[in-house]
Amino acid sequence: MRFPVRTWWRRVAVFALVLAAGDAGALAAQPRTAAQEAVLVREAFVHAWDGYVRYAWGHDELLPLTRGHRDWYPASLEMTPVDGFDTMLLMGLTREAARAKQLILDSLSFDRDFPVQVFELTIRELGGLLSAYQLDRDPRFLELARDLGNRLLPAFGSRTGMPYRFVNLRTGAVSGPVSNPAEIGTLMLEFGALGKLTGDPRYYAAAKRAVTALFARRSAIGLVGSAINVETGEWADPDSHVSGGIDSYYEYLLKAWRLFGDADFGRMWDSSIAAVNRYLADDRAGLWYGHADMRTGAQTRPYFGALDAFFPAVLAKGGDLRRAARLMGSVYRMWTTFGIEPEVLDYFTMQPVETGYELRPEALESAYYLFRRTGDRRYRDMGRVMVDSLLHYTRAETGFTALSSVVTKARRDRMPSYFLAETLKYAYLLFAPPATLDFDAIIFNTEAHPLRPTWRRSP
Ligand code: DMJ
Repeated sequence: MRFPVRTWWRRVAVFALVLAAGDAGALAAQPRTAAQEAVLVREAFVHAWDGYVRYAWGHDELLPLTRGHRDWYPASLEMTPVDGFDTMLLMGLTREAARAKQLILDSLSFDRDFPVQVFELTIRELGGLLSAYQLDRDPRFLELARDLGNRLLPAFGSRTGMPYRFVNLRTGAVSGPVSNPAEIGTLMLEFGALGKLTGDPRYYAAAKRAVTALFARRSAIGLVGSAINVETGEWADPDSHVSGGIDSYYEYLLKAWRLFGDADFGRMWDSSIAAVNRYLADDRAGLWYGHADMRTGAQTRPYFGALDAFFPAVLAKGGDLRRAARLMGSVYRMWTTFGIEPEVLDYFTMQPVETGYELRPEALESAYYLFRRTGDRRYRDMGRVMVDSLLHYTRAETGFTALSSVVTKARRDRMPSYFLAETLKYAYLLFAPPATLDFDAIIFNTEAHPLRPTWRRSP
């Protein structure tokens, strides 16, 4: 991985100075170059991080409007610095990265007597620590990742091999037997990479057994539902879609195949994407992916939302550029109908079903993948519009804040850690020089932490 080249920085230095002098309004009226757009996004990252440093230092997340902090559990697991660290490295923010690194290495401890959500800890912390290790090369990041991996492993101890939703980090006690495909199937990249980097095969084996057990319980027509009991293997909700609760299960089938070269994942991906395209793709009002009953394939609800907007990226990565481009057109329409995307949209009425905007990254992620795959400037143009409105509606005096309504643009006091890990990273990479990160040499986990196969892959 390489960082931004010197000459590029010289070219944008003048723009950065004008920005620092507070004349961003005047510049915003003119079409910006890609380099200038990248500087804007980098400045937004610094603004978000400064808010965290001032008002939430050492805690999980900043509350930007009340200038407070939020911890997910009785003690902080430093979600924002762990999630944001690799973005700092990619943006060349060396001072900020050094402070975040020191905080993490001095005070992050997983020896905690409380239950945590296995999925969230895996994608944010395990993924963040592994990519920190690969980019920064400090072995202490890998030791932290190994410690966390060991504490999460008891979650896989169900009869079926599918993980419980929660595990106590100190005692290993498990809870939450009713889980979903995303929480079961989105552990493979992180546990697999941990296994390859430490040489300990237990992590890869546990995560692969879980995915395989879930795939084996797909319906006769090849779909999965929204909830499954990991002890009995019985489905508890037959609602099938590509939205939250299922989304990254599909993403990881494809990416695990690519990252590890393991053909079993390739077979699971091929069979799953065929069923998704057959039963969930909905062509009646442009291309969308809606909801259907996993048993019959009958379409149920025409809902698509901010979380589903990752799907053009997955289609593009899987080589289906035609569907990816059409769906990206729908994602952009969803975004521009309200000036910013709603959490859930009824794509027949084009009315929001859930009105909030949670600073989510998926639409920008898809624009980035499509731009990298095709080189088509259209995707940067879409990205410009999305970045502009995002910065306009969500920037607060301290940090950035989620919206409770994309219709009224009313604000909600929240800045999730993925805003620094994902939203601003994808926005930046969309405009930064390709050499900033070798897109073809890495695989992003679902929290945008790049993983590089430095180990020998299967053919
Ligand atoms: C992130 O934590 C991950 O991208 C996850 O897969 C889905 N939700 C959020 C961002 O919206």
